Amino acid sequence: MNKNITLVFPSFLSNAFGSKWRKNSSIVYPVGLFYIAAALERQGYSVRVIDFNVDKYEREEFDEIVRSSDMVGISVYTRSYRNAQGLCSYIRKVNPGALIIAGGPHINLMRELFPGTDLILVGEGEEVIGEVVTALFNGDYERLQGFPGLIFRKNGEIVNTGTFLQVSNLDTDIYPARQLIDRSKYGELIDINVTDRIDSVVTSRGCPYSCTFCIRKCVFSYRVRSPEHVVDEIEQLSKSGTQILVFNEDNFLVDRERAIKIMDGIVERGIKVRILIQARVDVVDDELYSALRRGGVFLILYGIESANQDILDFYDKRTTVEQAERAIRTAKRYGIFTYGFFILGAPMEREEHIRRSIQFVLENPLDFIALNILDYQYGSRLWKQAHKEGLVKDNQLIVTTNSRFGSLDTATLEEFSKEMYRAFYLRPSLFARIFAKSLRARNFILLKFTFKLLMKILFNFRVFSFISHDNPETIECEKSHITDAEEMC
Ligand code: B12
Ligand code: SF4
Repeated sequence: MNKNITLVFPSFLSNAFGSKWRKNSSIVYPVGLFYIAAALERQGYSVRVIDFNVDKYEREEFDEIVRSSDMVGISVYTRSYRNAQGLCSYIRKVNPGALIIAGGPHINLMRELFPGTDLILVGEGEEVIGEVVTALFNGDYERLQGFPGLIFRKNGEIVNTGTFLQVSNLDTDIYPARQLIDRSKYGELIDINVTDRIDSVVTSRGCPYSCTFCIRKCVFSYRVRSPEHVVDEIEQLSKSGTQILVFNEDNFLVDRERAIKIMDGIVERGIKVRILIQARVDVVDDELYSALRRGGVFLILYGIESANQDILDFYDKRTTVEQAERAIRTAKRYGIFTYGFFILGAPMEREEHIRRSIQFVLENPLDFIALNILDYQYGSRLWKQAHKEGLVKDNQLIVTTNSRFGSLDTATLEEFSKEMYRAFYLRPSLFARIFAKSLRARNFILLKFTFKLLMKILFNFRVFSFISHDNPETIECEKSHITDAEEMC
């Protein structure tokens, strides 16, 4: 076949080359793109993956790669929309003969031919991408029309094959093309290197919930891999030296029994690996948390969002403040570290709400926190409502809340966010507790991370601006994108 394909993960910062390039530290590689790479390699293509968040290129070097590529595939997030679009036109200029395709979280919502591309794939691509790409290279449009979830150009006309692609049986033999990954470029949290022996595993896909600010429910249904299939992959990774595993999914604990079986499987096979999961606060009990602890879970990222019930209800979070407290305290009892994620800026949010959230993070034994200012994201229920009310324009894909949406403007929210960070992190007792807990757990990776974080806080007063969100802006595209968002959610 002898065709070269370059897959690109655009930067979330800017499309700059050489000395203007800025690293955007990443805890883990974009595993979805490496699933695509694996499927393309299996089809016989020669594949290279570039992640502009961590890969620095001189312009000439990148041009050379583009010139030698028969196809470039781009993964698009809504936040990287503009950079992805810029890349498409740049690639077209450098190599007008190369085909350009796109997929990824934003494409899965937008369902329109992305500007500058020849084909987009809506949904999960690894099962069909090999055949799709071969058909595209061969100009076999009849074949392409047989796949759902594709939009492409055929003799100047746009063909949309409808719906989207969703892998129904996740227990397959396609695994991310990890041989292509340089792990030394990953394993960074808040610009601090944690480890370079980090990997990620996707044990489930989709999310059964439908929080109003989020887009997950809009596309995929919730599906899982069997515990044995997951443990096989983890065993393989552990044998190859993985120290930390990130479960790249929305919520590992949706199916409690399955989570326990995975943990038991890890213990039975004597696998020693430290695991980071994301979870909701509403699935908590001793049996589960004890299993998590035994299986190696050392850090849980909780979407707590707020310590105010009216705000949680507004987000349709379907959790309570008490559940959040219980989750944090239970995790602490089992020696598991906790990272609480909060959103500031719900329309009804007033200073007293934020004060309550500040009090919450001080009174509960959370180990780390991250704060975001509310975004109205294309595809979410909140975006849809705001669009109906005329607060968001058709072409605005992300709008950070401001005084038009609620009582607090963006600048005030940013000030509160810094205040909350300071109140939380500038406590010697917090660091003393994390150090003691890390030592007890013999978790030297976390000990090193916390030490570096402490040094950063002590010697760099700007720390709270980079720990913080980088979202106060609007992401716009050229034309209206109200399309399928209506039917999807
Ligand atoms: C783990 C994760 C992270 C990790 C790692 C990110 C990474 N590099 O992979 C971290 C914590 C770093 C992260 C950060 C962010 N994330 Co994140 N993240 C996730 C999460 C939970 C899992 C991603 C994943 O691996 N999925 C599993 C794989 C198999 O699916 P996939 O990536 O979608 O890939 C499949 C398809 O999309 C398609 N595909 C993908 N790329 C391509 C390319 C081509 C050419 C083709 C044909 C197909 C194709 O095929 C793939 C295989 O089936 C998702 C939610 C989710 N469950 O997907 C959110 C999610 C992707 N993240 C999101 C966001 C917004 C962010 C941030 C921008 C948040 C922020 N404000 O800072 C940052 C930016 C990242 C950065 N580097 O700065 C949003 C994206 C929303 C959107 N509309 O774009 C999601 C959907 C979360 C959400 N609920 O809204 N994230
Ligand atoms: S915020 Fe979390 S629980 Fe809510 S819909 Fe999104 S992924 Fe699911």
